[in-house]
Amino acid sequence: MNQKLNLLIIMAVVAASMEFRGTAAVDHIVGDSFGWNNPNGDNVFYDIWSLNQRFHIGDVLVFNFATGAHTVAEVHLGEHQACDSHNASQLITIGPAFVPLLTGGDHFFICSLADHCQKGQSMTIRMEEQ
Ligand SMILES: *[C@@H]1O[C@H](CO)[C@@H](O)[C@H](O)[C@H]1NC(C)=O
Ligand SMILES: [Cu+2]
Repeated sequence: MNQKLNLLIIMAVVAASMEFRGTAAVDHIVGDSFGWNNPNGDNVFYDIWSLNQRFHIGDVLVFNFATGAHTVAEVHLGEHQACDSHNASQLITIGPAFVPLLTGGDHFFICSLADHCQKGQSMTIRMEEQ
């Protein structure tokens, strides 16, 4: 776990220091001041936040949450609609979490705890065309 976390932090630092097409990579504070929390039934909260951002490879998602209160699970298409974290490609349990966006296409994140995903703690990130 710690090794995985260290690797993530190193990746985040590397990604944050990279530059693309002359513009510096951007840190995106997920949910702005609300952070990464349970929106309690507002199922479009994170998708509206996401639609108002422009994501490029090398950008970093900053998930602000209290360790133990939430998790960040990166899942695949369909799994996010099903709120299924069993096949997550990464599961981060320690907050805050810095997640670099290293590939194009769509990325899906959910919280794996309780019914938080069903209550709207679920997000699609659509990368800009490179
Ligand atoms: C499960 O994870 C693997 C590897 O990350 C992925 O290729 C596969 O599509 C996933 N399964 C589903 C049902 O999304
Ligand atoms: Cu949660």
